[in-house]
Amino acid sequence: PRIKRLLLTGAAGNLGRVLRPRMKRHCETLRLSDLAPMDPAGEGEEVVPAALEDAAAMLALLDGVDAVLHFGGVSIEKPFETVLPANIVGAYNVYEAARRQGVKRIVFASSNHVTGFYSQGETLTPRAAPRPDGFYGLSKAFGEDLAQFYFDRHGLETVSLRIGSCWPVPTDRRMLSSWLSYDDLERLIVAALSAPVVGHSIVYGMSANRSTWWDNTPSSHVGYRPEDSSEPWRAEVEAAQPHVDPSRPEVRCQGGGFVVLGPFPFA
Ligand code: NAI
Ligand code: 15L
Repeated sequence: PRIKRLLLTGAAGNLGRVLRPRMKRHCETLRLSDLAPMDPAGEGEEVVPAALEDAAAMLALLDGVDAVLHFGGVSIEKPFETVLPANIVGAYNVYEAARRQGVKRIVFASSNHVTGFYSQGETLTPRAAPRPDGFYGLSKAFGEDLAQFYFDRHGLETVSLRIGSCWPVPTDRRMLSSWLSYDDLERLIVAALSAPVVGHSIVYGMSANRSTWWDNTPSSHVGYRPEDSSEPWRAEVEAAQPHVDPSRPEVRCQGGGFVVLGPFPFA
């Protein structure tokens, strides 16, 4: 059965704009929210501007919602003062509002940066302990813990997607392993929304790439089956980036360039 009302936060962002036309096929009404300007509501859409750190706005936003795609927030490494309201207070507000409004399931856009300090030679399952590579990765680790707590305490289910690099095409060597195509992102979200029982499950968001650092076997019950691969871009990417220095942390670690960003000066 199609979801009646599906909420997408971060609707004005890169992935939000990719998902807007795609998710309309999977629900009766798509409610779209962001701080940034969004296109006006089309048929079957509701556009509700709101800040994640505004608890009252979140309570109203979640009214009448059946499931949530929580994609809003700071999406790159930033000073803690910037990450805190959007990603930590914001995630809490979304979960608490979801609990109070009786929402059944959330798909949380987590990130590979939760485990960014593992080396590229290691293969991780979703059970790997977090090794966040910055304040951004820490905020996503908090979001995953929040999801686990709201399931254990309140039965609110979540699939946390540790998304790799969801871009139109892979553009560097790291992305040959971390790339997630837009079509596979849609497949992953549809699986996360429709699997009968998920509790709190974590899935690495990657396509069926030849080289990979992640093994989703413990979350196979989610039923995600990627169909795309970074392989058709390998020759082009390797030719454009012939030499990489493996002694550099940004080459050695799964989080790539994020592991050396900051520290930031205090404002
Ligand atoms: P984005 O930065 O383009 O979009 C995020 C959206 O959230 C923006 O439109 C922004 O206005 C909104 N936002 C930020 N702070 C807000 C606040 N306080 N209140 C309300 N809205 C706020 O990021 P993108 O690439 O679309 O990513 C979407 C989600 O997926 C993010 O949570 C990101 O962390 C996650 N993700 C994305 C990956 C990728 O490869 N694109 C990889 C891993 C995770
Ligand atoms: C992320 O979490 C970011 O949101 C995105 O901009 C990409 O840089 C991605 O990770 C990545 O690791 O490639």
